[in-house]
Amino acid sequence: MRTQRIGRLDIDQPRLLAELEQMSTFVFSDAYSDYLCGGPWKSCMLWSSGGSVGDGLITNYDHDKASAWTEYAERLPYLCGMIERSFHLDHLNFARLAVISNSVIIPHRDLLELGEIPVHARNAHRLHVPLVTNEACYFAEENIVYRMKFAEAWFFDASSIHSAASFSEQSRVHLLLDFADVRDAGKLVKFKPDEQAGIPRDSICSRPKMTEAERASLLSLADVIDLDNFKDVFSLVIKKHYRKDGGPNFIWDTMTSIAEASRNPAVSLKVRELHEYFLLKRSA
Ligand code: YCP
Ligand code: CO
Repeated sequence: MRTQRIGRLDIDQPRLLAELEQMSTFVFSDAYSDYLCGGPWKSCMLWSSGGSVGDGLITNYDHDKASAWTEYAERLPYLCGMIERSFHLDHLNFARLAVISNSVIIPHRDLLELGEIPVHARNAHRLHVPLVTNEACYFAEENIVYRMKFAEAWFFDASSIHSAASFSEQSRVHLLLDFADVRDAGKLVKFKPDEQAGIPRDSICSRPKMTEAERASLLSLADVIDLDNFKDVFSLVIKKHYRKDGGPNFIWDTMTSIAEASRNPAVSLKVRELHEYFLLKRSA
């Protein structure tokens, strides 16, 4: 399913916020934090195989078990009631809370490591619903930067190259739903989805084109980069992508160019390894 906004859930925001205070007592997983430069990716299972909270790594759940609510879901009755009213749970594999602040995500594809999971249990359709967000939170897909607003429901194409950013201290909390493959993804939701092809224009953030001088300044990071500051440089390049339009494949191409110009083989190797891991091939 292409990334698209399919509607807006009717959420009582003060009531939801009051309930989400419960989160301060939850134990969140740091799984997938290696995808980020900056603060970690914190997640917490609300619905999973066998209802187990587990360690947050999708490949580590027992996929033979039917999915069920976890102990955390019981403490969020308003949110979970809303999930039940809005979505068909028959094909729902996982529901998670995903929290980030002050961080950027390395552009990647998801689902690459799920090949061993049986088809009925393999995630194929993802939905995002922002529960707490602000203007400093963004997503990127290919060369489009966009925002998801509070309570909007989005189909999210996790197989395309995507990234996210939070330039804020406030915790951005999203609900993530992962469904198994079904012929008609429209049937996963109980409301009538908006007819949209792709990311709507009013969600897209327009960015000025990157100038040649700005590009040259970024490439001069070749004089600075080493294995100690690798993630700092990566973070800088990713952050720039959210502010300036550097063209298609800007982040990975810029990292490759910086690495080549650094004449440091260890840095070049690292970029190649990460490129393969995040975009091409990943074993569980
Ligand atoms: C995402 N993908 O795109 C997640 C972040 C790793 C997997 C963590 O939001
Ligand atoms: Co992802």
